[in-house]
Amino acid sequence: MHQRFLRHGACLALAFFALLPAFVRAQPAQQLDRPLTPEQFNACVQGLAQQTGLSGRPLSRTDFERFAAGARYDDRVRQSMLVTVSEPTFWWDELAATTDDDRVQQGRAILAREAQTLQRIEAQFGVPREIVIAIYGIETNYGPSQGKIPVLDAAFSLACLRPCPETATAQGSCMSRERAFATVRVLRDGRVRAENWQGSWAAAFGRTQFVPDSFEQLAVDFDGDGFSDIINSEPDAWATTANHLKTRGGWIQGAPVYIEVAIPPAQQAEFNTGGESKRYPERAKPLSQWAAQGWTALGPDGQPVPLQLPGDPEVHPFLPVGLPGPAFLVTRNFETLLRYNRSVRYAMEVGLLANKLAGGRDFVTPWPTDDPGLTRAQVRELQAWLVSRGHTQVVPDGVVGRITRDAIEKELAAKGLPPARRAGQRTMQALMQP
Ligand SMILES: [Ca+2]
Repeated sequence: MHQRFLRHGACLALAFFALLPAFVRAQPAQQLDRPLTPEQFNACVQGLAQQTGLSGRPLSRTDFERFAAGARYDDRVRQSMLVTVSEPTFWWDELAATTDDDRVQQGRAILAREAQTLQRIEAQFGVPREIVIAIYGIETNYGPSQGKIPVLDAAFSLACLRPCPETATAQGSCMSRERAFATVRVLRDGRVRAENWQGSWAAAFGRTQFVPDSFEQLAVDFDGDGFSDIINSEPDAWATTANHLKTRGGWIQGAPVYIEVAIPPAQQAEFNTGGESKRYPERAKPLSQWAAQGWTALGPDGQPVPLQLPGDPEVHPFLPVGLPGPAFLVTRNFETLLRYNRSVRYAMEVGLLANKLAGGRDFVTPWPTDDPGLTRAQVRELQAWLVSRGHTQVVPDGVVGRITRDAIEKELAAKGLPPARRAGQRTMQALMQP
């Protein structure tokens, strides 16, 4: 499974909420309330050394110990896990930043510049180039934000912060342990250069952020130099991503990720989620059957458009924030994106950005907020203003993290405005008014 990391230039906050592996989410935050001591970490690594027989692929204890000797505990892993479970975030903030005009323009430039390579990848794997480039843009901001934590340290810290249950006795059965083992195997096999191998807190690395276990299984050498290098080679990273979507998810050619729909008024009560994000995979049925029930797609100006697609694929409803708010029928390609990264918000971001890269537009139905989200350029402007107000710890990087949220909260209080830890278009204006 692929996981997202935290140091993306553009979508730090998004990663916090959306992309947690289930084993992070399932644990109460208080278990992470202090760093591991060196003694705890060493004991954990020794424990792992005794379990190499549980590695999903062959790994000797000798090889494990040779590389484990270089692993250090990195407390940024724990801190990222903590943030992940604590701070609520909003769809309209994250999609506004993730699919802003800058990212669309940059993605289109790559699509134009690399048309031939992307055409070959599309032909071989059957995944649209816009989807691959959207993932590239969201994961690492088209390359530069690949993460700054040594992958070996991240994998071992994760394994020790989230030890496996004693019942996980099958080979490869526990994700955090298997990630540490896979990291060692990748080093042992010389599949990455050991020096300066860096990635996310979850040990995802490269231009499209693969964890070592997925990399081992799915890496592609597409530029033909005999080495799958998802860190330095765009063709290798893109083909590896397309291979994941094809092999793990079974990408359906020609089907969109989502269709924005109007739900017939008489059926709306059924989809009142009370503001929660909810999807209904158990109600999947052919598109034509939803059409027969009166569901329609929404055209660019909100007008009803008949629901129909070649092949009449099975789809199911997805309501990111309930009603009122945008409503969708999603295809199996949406679920394929969830295998890449199990966050529904991630899947929608990729779908929307890909759609915009292909010349499409934003959702027609407005989000239920009077304070829509900011682009990254606007976030940087707000952050620069916060710095000028004395919040010198704020870094104007376009990423809304804890420090920026703290500063927003304080400035809102100072101006007597309603308390919040975010700012949209309206709040930004109110704050920055002289
Ligand atoms: Ca290569």
